[in-house]
Amino acid sequence: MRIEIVEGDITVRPVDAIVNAANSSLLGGGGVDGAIHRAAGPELLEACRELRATKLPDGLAVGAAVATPGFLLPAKWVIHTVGPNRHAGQTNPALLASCFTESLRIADGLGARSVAFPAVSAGVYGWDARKVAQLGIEAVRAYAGRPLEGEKPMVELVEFVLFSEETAGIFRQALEESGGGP
Ligand code: AR6
Repeated sequence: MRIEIVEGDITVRPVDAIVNAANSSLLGGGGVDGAIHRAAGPELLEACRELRATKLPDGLAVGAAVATPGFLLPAKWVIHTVGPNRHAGQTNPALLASCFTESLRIADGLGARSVAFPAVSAGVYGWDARKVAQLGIEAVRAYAGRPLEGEKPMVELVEFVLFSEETAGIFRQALEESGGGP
């Protein structure tokens, strides 16, 4: 599994699946969530409403993930995950690691070969981008070693797509510190 750091807008990435840093309601918000809903078009919100009305009446739990189509996006799927909110006292790093692992599990189940992650929880939810970078990269590497039931993962490329040069630099450094290239 290759890991790449990209500076830019996740909504334009030509990958099979992009991950959304959503909230438990799945009904939209600001930040990357707002950008993804704007770019995917209103059908994305309809699909999220449908999930709430069927599989997820209580919303999506922190650390869990669920997929919808990508509609107008270049990506075929959006995988929605909910990061822990530091401002609400959610400081357990295992919850953040779970966002990455569960998203990859869903991506593998869909047969996605390339997945793009934003810096989940590093915006409104108040986590330090360094911590998100370390945990995210570590979780991806760990997943690459033990995917679905002894099979090789379908996912071959994981991108971390960061909106600012500063955050991209933080992720590049974390990738180097974690052992360089994959
Ligand atoms: N592409 C890539 N990264 C982006 C983009 C984009 N288009 N837009 C923002 N970012 P945040 P969270 C970066 O706040 O902390 C929402 O309202 C941003 O600079 O989007 O998990 C949800 O509905 C930051 O580095 O997500 C939730 O209520 C990173 O994405 C809540 O915010 C994550 O910032 C989730 O908060």
